Formats: sequence, C-alpha cells, structure tokens
Amino acid sequence: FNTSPSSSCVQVSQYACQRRTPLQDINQIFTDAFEILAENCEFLGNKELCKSFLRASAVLKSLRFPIATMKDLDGLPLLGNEMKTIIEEILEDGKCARVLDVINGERYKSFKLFTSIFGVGLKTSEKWFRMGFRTLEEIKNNPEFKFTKMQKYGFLHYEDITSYISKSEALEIYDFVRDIILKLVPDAVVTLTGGFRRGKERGHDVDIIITCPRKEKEKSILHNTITILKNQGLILFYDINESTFVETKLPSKKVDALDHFQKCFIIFKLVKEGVGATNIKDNEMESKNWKAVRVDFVITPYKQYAYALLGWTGSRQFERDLRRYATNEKKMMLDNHGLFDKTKNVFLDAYTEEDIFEHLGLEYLEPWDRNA
Ligand code: TTP
Ligand code: MN
Ligand code: MN
Ligand code: MN
Repeated sequence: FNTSPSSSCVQVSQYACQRRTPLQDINQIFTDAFEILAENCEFLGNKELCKSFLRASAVLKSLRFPIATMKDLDGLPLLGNEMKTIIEEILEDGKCARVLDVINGERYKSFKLFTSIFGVGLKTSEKWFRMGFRTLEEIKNNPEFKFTKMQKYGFLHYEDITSYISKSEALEIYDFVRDIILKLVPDAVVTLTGGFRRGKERGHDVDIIITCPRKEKEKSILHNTITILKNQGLILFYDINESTFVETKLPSKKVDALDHFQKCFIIFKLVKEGVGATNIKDNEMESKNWKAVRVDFVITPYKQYAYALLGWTGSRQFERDLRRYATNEKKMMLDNHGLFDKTKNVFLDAYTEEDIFEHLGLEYLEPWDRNA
C-alpha cells in the first residue's frame, strides 16, 4: 500500500469513530503541541478552544503519513487558520512560540503540578494558584490546609502514583484481582480496560470493569473483593462510589459527564517479588519492595456492560466523538449506560461493542484503533 498523502483520495472524517487511530503517532511533534494548548485552555476554562485543539490533534493522529508541507493538510477537516498557523510554525522552526510560552507560564506549570496530585482537580488547583502557591512543598507543609482523605494519600504516595505503570505491572494486578473475583463469582466477567486495552505499553492507572450475566450477582462483588484485598494488606487507600444508575434515565447530554455505576478508586500496594531482600542482606539502606499503583474498578449490570466497556476503553477524545456522532448524525443519545434512539423513542440493547457500532451504522473499530 501507499502511504503518501497524495494517494489518499478517501475523505478523512471529522469524527474519530470513523477513522482508525492506532497508538503509533507519526505526527507527534504537532499533536503534542495541540494537546499542550488544549490543556492550557482547560486550565483557563476555555472549553470551546480546548475542544478545537483536541479535535485537530485527533485528526493528525489518524494520518498514516507525516505532515511534511502545508499542502499535506489539503482536504483535512477541523484544521482552521489558527491550527494551520501553528502547524506552519512547527514545520518551519521545529517549535511553536505559543506552546513554549504556555509551558513556561506560571499558570500552566502550577496547574500541571497541582492536578498531578490524586484527588486534586481544576477547582482546587485554581484556588491554590489564586492563593499564590506554586510548589507542592508550600502546600504540603501549610498547617492551615484541610486536605481530603484522597489528597492526603495522594501526597503520601505522590512519587509512585506519578510514575508510569508498565503493561506487565497492569497485567499482574489484573490477573491477581480476576482470580479473587472468579473465586467469589465463577461466571463474573472481568476485563482490563482503559489505555491498556487500547494497547498502551504504559499508563497512569489500571482500569478494571466487572459484570456478571446472572442478574444482580454483580452487586456483591466490589465490597467482597475489597475486603479480601484489605485483609491481605494490599489496599493503601480506597473510595467506593455506590451506584446511582437508573435504567429509565435518558443518556446524558454532557459529553464528559461521569457515569452512575458502582466504582472504586484505589491506591493498590503492588508488592515486587525479590526486591529489597538483597539490600537488607548487604546491610545497605532498606529499599521499599512495593509500589503504590492507582487502580479503578467499575461494576455494571450485564445489560449495560457493553456500553460501559466502550465508554471506559476510551480514549476520551474517541468517546467524545462517538457521542457527537450519535447526536449529530444519528439523532441518538449515547453514554456509558446506553443508546437512545430519539426517532423511534427506544433504548437500543447491546451485548457487545460490535452491537453498538452496528446500531450507530459505524464500521467496527478495535480498541487499538481508538487512540484518538
Ligand atoms: P483514564 O483511566 O483516565 O485514561 P486512560 O486509561 O485512557 O489513560 P491512562 O490511564 O493511561 O492515563 O480513563 C479511561 C476511560 O474511562 C476514559 O475514556 C474515561 C472513562 N471514564 C468513565 O467513563 N467514567 C468515569 O467515571 C471515569 C473516572 C473514567
Ligand atoms: Mn486508565
Ligand atoms: Mn488518565
Ligand atoms: Mn482510570
């Protein structure tokens, strides 16, 4: 096959759900720039511009050829003048002044730092930034501050949590947890989702989705599993959100709305076999033989499982485009709980992700092609 841009006569869709986006991003020099600008907009509360940057980035990620000249952009959607100016500057200089200004800016640097703490979002970051804080030390050592339990543990395990999790570490935790769950409920379905399901080699957390085909049997799984893990001393922190799911509720209009399933945000103690022992023998400083790893559990009824799996597999931009496509092109409403056809006034049942793509009239995309 030919990968040169001129040979691609097929129109590139404006929706990520109509394009293949593998992990390998050959336009990373541009997409990195757009994602920094998008993040900066998010920190400034400029949602519209943030969306535009993320959509532009996603278009470039789907290309099978590297952008080499401005001519290569002909016919591509979602790349307006603002986006083209940035691409042109990077093509000429290898960098973009606007991006450099952002990453050296006080606000971006502070928000990056603050939001890297587990339990700290945009609101808290804004507050701390306005109060004049710029470093973690200033915040951590401030006796005036009241931290949530999540933030306290976020600080406590900061180094571990902000370091990457390898695929083998993710699989180790997944296998371990799945074994425990299958002993409790033999027909439970336990799936590693999120970035690792999309083929990523490293991630910032381990996302695990759980269901059971026998009605209501999924309901006891979370608490029983947490109890077992706690008794084994493997839970450093956990926060259970009970389900608020209502089957008759229409899918959410907000593209970034959280879902209503039972879930648990965990800091897991991953014990590394063999690490530490040699150091003790050599009488060196005792090294820690475990690593704190962020793990998310989500538990869904069987009927909503395919929708939840699709939603939790991501990427976030892929999910946003799926919903936008459903709304704008199909007069349907999609979220992590289901798909509602507004023309026929019915919820559409699905038991596999393939079913959902079919309902939407989309060609099926494997998880590893959803890296928008
Ligand atoms: P993340 O775990 O944040 O992201 P990721 O797995 O793609 O990448 P990494 O962890 O390596 O940074 O989210 C995974 C998906 O889960 C994302 O598409 C959004 C979705 N999600 C929900 O649908 N509902 C929720 O309540 C949460 C917390 C996430
Ligand atoms: Mn994840
Ligand atoms: Mn993430
Ligand atoms: Mn997650």
